[in-house]
Amino acid sequence: MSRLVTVGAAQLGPIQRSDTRQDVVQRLLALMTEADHRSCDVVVFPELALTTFFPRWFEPDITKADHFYETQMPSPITQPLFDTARKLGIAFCLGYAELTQDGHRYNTQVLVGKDGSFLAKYRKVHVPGHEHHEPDRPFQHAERYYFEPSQDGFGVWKAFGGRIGMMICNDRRWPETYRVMGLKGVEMILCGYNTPLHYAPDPTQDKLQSFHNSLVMQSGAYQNGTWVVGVAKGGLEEGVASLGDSAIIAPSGEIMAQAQTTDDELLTHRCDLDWCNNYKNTLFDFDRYRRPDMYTSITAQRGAVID
Ligand code: CDV
Repeated sequence: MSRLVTVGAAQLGPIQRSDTRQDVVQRLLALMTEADHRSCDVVVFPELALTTFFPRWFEPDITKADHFYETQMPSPITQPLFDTARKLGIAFCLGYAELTQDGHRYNTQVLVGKDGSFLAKYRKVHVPGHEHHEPDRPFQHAERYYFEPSQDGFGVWKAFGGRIGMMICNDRRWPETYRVMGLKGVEMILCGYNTPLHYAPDPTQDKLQSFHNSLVMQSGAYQNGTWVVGVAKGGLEEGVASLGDSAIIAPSGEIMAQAQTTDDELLTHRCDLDWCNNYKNTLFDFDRYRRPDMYTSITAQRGAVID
């Protein structure tokens, strides 16, 4: 028997600074409605899906950036997303900036169930970029100023008849992200991202953005026998061009659906979670073939070090 989950990767085009939360929520609701017409069980929105990617500006008084953060989820403005989930019977995954009651700032993603109830929260572990203003850059990537790295780690939750994990943007470049969830039996990883095409610390990587994006998500899927759903906020946002290329990737590592634009665009695929077992029970049978004893520091000391 197959365990089928129809997933919608709801890519967003740019969100400008002048766009209101209400405007953005309307765009998200339109994508949820389209997802309903295409029989989706769950819709995945990008990282920081409610606002422009504000870490591109450095605001010395961080409290002046507070308006980019959510202090409650749902709030009166985001409540229609939860109501629509319940009305249509569609789960959703949403990335946003979180400001907690005790003043912590996280880059966060929530998973909300088909009944509009809260299922899971994930806070970004690998926070990229820089802590201080770097005036020589054409634009900032001050995520390490605006967000603290999560101490909660990577969870895997039971939902849609399977095991669902979450990661956010830069997390997708790290093999540990997938492997930690892989060791917990993850079958579908939901990931939102904002990836500018220009990478100031090493512009030779600029032309490789699309390649690297596919490379990491396809290999992470294959090496852990899991579906990966990568969803971009792409296009020209406040003068910064960002990658689209949202994709739904199978446990084989194959791309089953990919965005054709850098605008609001819904891609869907009917994902068979049982396909994961083809890989988890053969080439990537962790219990049978992994060698954790060879990965520890004690055994690593026995290996050769070339210096
Ligand atoms: N939002 C991100 O985490 N962006 C990063 C940076 C390095 C561009 C990324 O890995 O895509």
